[in-house]
Amino acid sequence: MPYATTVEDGRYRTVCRMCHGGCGALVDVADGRLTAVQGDPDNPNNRGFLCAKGRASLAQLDHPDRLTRPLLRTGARGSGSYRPIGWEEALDRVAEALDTTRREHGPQSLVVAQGTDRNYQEWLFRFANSYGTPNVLGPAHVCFYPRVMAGILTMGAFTFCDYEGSPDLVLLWGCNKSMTHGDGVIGTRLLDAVRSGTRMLVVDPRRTALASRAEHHLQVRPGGDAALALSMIHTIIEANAHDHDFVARHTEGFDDLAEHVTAYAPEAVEHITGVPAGQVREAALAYAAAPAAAIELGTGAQQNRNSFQLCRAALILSALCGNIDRPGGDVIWEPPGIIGRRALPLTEALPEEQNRLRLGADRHRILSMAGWAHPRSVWDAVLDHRPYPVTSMLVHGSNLLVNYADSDRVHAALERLGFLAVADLHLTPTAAMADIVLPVGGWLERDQIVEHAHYVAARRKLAQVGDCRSDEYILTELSRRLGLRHHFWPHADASLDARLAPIGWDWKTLADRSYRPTELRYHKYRTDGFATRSGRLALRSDALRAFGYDPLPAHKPPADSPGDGPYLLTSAHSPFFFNSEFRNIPALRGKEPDPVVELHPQAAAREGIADGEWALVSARGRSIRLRARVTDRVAPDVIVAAACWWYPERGPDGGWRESNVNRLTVNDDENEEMGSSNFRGIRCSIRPVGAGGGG
Ligand SMILES: Nc1nc2c(c(=O)[nH]1)N[C@H]1C(S)=C(S)[C@@H](COP(=O)(O)OP(=O)(O)OC[C@H]3O[C@@H](n4cnc5c(=O)[nH]c(N)nc54)[C@H](O)[C@@H]3O)O[C@H]1N2
Ligand SMILES: Nc1nc2c(c(=O)[nH]1)N[C@H]1C(S)=C(S)[C@@H](COP(=O)(O)OP(=O)(O)OC[C@H]3O[C@@H](n4cnc5c(=O)[nH]c(N)nc54)[C@H](O)[C@@H]3O)O[C@H]1N2
Ligand code: SF4
Ligand SMILES: [Mo]
Repeated sequence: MPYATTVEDGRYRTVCRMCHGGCGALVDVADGRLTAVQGDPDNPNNRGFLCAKGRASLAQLDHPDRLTRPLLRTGARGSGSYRPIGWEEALDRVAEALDTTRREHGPQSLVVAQGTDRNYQEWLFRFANSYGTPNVLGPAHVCFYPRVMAGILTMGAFTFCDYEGSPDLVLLWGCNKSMTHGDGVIGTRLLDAVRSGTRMLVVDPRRTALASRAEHHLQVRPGGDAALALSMIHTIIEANAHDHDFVARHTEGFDDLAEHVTAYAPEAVEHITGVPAGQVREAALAYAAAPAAAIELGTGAQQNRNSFQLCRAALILSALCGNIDRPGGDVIWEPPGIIGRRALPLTEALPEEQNRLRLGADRHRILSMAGWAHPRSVWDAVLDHRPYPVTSMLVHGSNLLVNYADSDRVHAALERLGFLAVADLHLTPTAAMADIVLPVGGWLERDQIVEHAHYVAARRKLAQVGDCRSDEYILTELSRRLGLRHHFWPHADASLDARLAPIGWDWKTLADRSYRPTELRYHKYRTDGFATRSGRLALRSDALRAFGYDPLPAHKPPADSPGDGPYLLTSAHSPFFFNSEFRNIPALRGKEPDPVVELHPQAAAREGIADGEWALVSARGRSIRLRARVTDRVAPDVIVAAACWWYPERGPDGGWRESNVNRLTVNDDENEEMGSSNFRGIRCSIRPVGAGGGG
C-alpha cells in the first residue's frame, strides 16, 4: 500500500500502539519513507524494548490489505461486495442513518461499539452521550473493568502496580505480563524488577515462562480463582499475619470478613482450586510477609463467573497486608489533570432518563455504573427487541464476531441490524457485515494524546495511507452533521491543545517533550481518607449490599454441565498477535501459523491425539478445530485454546467459525455485578480431527 510521509526527514519520538500499550518508539523518516521503528531507550516504560508486534509496525502501515477508501455495501450482508465512495458521501449516509434511528426509535436504539482502548475510547462516550444513547459496548466486562470497578466499590479508586517503588514481591493473577504487556505498563518493568530481586507469585493454570521463574506457582483449576483468593485471605487472618494497624485505622468489616472466610480453609476448597493446601498456605504467608507486594490482575482473573468478587478479594488481600498506596505496592491512580478519562466523555450531556435505559442495567448494575452496555443484553435487544429494539450500530475498532462470547448469536444479531457502520484498518469478518466501512489510520498516522496509568505522552502523525482518517475525525464530522457540534471541537486536531490546557501545556510542548510523567504520591489515604462513604476501605461493602450484591466476596460455581465432556477449557492471548489482529502480517503469522490448543500428554494419549495434529474441541454441540500442542505445562484435565482466532486469508467471512473459541463460550453463567462472560473452565471434549463430526 503506497503511503506519503507527512513530516520532514528525521527521527521522531512517539508512542507505539500496535497494542493498546505505551512503549516509547523512535521512528526514522528518510526520502519520503518510514525506514525504521525502534524502542526509545529514554522512555522509562520500555527503555528501548519493542515487542514482536511493535517491530511489525511498518508491515501494518503498508499492508496490501489495508482499507484505503470508504466502502458502500452492494451485495448481501457478509458477501464482501462493496464499491468505494467518497468521505462526504460516506459520512452523510452514516449521519442520515443515525438521524433516522434517533427519530424513529429513539437514540437508545443506536449502540456505539469499540474494541480495546486505542486512546479514543472517551471520544466514543462523548459522541454517545451527546447523541443521547446510553449504550456504549466494549469488552470492558472481560477486560480491565472488573478490577477497576472492584477498586471503585472497595475504596473509591483503582490501583496499579508500583514498579517505581521496587516491590519485594509481585502477585501475578491470571496475567502473562512478559508476553502480553497489558494496560500500558509493559512486562519490561516486571522483568527489570525480577532481575533486581523482586520475587513472583503466579496464579495460572499454565506453567508460563513467568510461572517457571516464580517462587510460588499456584496451578489453579480454571475458574477456581475466587475460592483460592478467599483461602489465601483465610490463611493470612488465621495466622494473624495481617497488618493490624492499617486494618484498624483504615478499613471496615474486618470481623465479618474473618468470620466469612472460615468456610474457605485451603483444605476445604482444594477440590475447587486444584491447588494443594500446603502450597496455598506457603504462598499466602509469603505474600503477607513481603515488606511491599503488588498485584497484577490479568484477564485470567476477569473472564469468569466470579470476576468482580475475585478482583475484590485480591484488593482485600492487598489491604489486609497494608499494600494499598504503599511504595512498591498497589498505588491509587490519580488523573493527570488533562481533559481525559474523567472529563472527555461528557457524561453530563446524557439526559438522566436516557441513562436509565442502558441495556443490562437491571442485572449488571456495576457494569452499567461504569457506563457500559452489557453485550448479551445488546444481542437480545437486536434479535428479540427486549426491552426495546436496537436497530443500528456504529463500531469503531472491534471484531465483534470473534471476540465476544457466543459468536453465533453475535452473527445473528449483526445480520438482523437495520444499519451497521464499521471503522477499521482491515475488512475483518465484522467489517464485512457492515453497510458502510470507514477506513482508519493506524498509530503512525495520527496525532493523539496517550493517557496511561502514570504518564501522558504524544503519539505523532508521520504518514498518510490512502484516504484513511482518524476515529476522532469521523466522530467530529458525524457530530456536526447530527447537530451536536457544540459538544465537540471545530475539528479533531483542535482538541489536542484544548485537552492539555488545564495543565498549562499545549500539543506542541507535549510533542516536543514527548512524555510527561504524573507525579506519584503515596499513602494519600492518610490525609484524605478513602473515597468511600465512611472514608474507610470496605472489606465488607454496604454499598454492594445496597445494590443487591454480596457485601463479602464469595466463590460461586459456574453453571456446569458435566455431560459436555471431561476437560476444562480456557483460553489465552498469543504473544505474536493482538487479540484478533495481525494474523495477516507474515512476520508474526510465521511465528504461530495455526491456532493452538494446549493439552497434557495424558489427555493426548487417552484421546489418541499426537503433538502437532489437528484436534476438534467440542462443547454445547459446537466444535472448533485447533492444532494440538502436547505439553505438561497444563494439568491433565485442562485445555488451553488460542483466543480470538480467524483466517484473514480466507475471504470476507475470514473463516470465523472454524477455530474461534468463542463459538464454545455461551453466556449462561455470567458474573452478576459486571456481566463478565465465562471464558474459564468450560466443560468440553477433545478428539482427533479424523474422528468424525465437526462444525
Ligand atoms: N475467549 C476469549 N475471548 C476474548 C478474550 C479471551 O482471552 N478469550 N479476550 C477478550 C479481551 S481481553 C478483549 S480486550 C477483547 C478484544 O476485542 P476487540 O477489541 O474487538 O479485539 P481486536 O481484535 O483487538 O479488534 C480490534 C479491531 O480494531 C482495529 N483497529 C486497530 N486500531 C484501530 C484504530 O485506531 N481505530 C479503529 N477504528 N480500529 C482499529 C483492528 O484492525 C481490529 O480489527 O476480546 C475478548 N475476547
Ligand atoms: N501479545 C499480546 N499482547 C496483548 C494482547 C494479545 O492478544 N497479545 N491482548 C491485550 C489485551 S486486550 C489484554 S486485556 C491483555 C491481557 O493480558 P493477560 O491478562 O496477560 O492475558 P492472557 O495472556 O490472555 O491471560 C493471562 C493468563 O491467564 C491464564 N488463565 C487462563 N485461565 C485462567 C483461570 O481460570 N485462572 C487464572 N488465574 N488464570 C487463567 C492464561 O493461562 C494466561 O497465562 O493483554 C494485552 N496485550
Ligand atoms: S507492548 Fe505494545 S506498545 Fe509496546 S512495543 Fe509491543 S505492541 Fe508496541
Ligand atoms: Mo483486553
